[in-house]
Amino acid sequence: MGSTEDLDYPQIIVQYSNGFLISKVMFTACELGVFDLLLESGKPLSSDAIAAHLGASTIGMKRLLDACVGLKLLAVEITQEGALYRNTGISNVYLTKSSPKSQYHIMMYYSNTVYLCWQYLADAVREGRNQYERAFGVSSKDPFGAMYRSDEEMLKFMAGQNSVWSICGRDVLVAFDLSSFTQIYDLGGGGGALAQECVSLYPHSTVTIYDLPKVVRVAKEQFVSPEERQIAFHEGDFFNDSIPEAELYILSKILHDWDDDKCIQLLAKVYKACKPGGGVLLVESLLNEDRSGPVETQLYSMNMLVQTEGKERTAAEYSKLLEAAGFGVIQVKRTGKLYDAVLGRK
Ligand code: ASE
Repeated sequence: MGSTEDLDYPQIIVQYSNGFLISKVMFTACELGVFDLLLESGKPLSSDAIAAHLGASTIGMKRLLDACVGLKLLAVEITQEGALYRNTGISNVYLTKSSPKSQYHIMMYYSNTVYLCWQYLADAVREGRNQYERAFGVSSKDPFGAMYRSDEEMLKFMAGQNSVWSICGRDVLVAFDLSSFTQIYDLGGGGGALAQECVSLYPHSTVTIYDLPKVVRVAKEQFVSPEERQIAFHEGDFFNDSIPEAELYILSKILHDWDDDKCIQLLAKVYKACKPGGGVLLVESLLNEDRSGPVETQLYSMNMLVQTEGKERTAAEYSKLLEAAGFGVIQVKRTGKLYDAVLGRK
């Protein structure tokens, strides 16, 4: 028993203790623009050159770059002129701002917002609720009022959520053949990256992004151009305003923000609005039925505790919510990536 457990040297404890140091090194190198500079430069650069370009100290930058080498986010080569640093393949694709698969914005959200909430994780566990009051001095009664407490925070959240779809969007949208649905509403569609992926995969579909007026305003200003004719907008609050008729409703990372009562209330409203033969697509990170993993989903559920009123759920739990709202023929597809898909039919 426990043959992989080393009780003499607790490798796993050391690794977990250092986890936040790793996150912060990566976030900081992104924030300072290290990966962007090395991409633009097109050639390896010295630590002093990087520090000068980015307006950082030579002492601090050298330390940061060496740590990035240890984390395999940078490569170093020693030449006569000294150490020269360059991006690795993965940092070029995922850590630069301009890459189509950039994860820069979600990392900035993690580093500057999520990170601060996690300072109060023990309080969140003791109290069973989110920690906006402690972290930011704003009321935690209305989580999206708190998350969208300023236009700047709202934009950071929207850009962050958008970046996830560049790596997981395709998988959740091809999990089921959605080609028979032409009229689609993306409820809480935010910055619109999932809607954009959807219309490119299903060229006969139109997707209407339904979101709060201020979210729609920023989506139009920053993320979706009027030339994208297959994408439309509808301003509203899906709990308090009416939901128009459509063939398919996408609820992507919506139910995980809310408790079971709110989820059923929303799904029942969607069921009423839905055309017969239509459906609802839930895009969520699914817990195993025995709740043993995946660990990313367990951690996201902790994040829902500190940031929202919701939690991550198992496929059976989502099925129960869908059934309570009237939906039948429920199908579940795990993608093996961060987000999975559940389809219910009316
Ligand atoms: C939400 C999604 C997120 C609400 C708050 C959130 C994410 C971070 N904060 O619907 C994205 C998922 N990442 C994590 C850590 O949960």
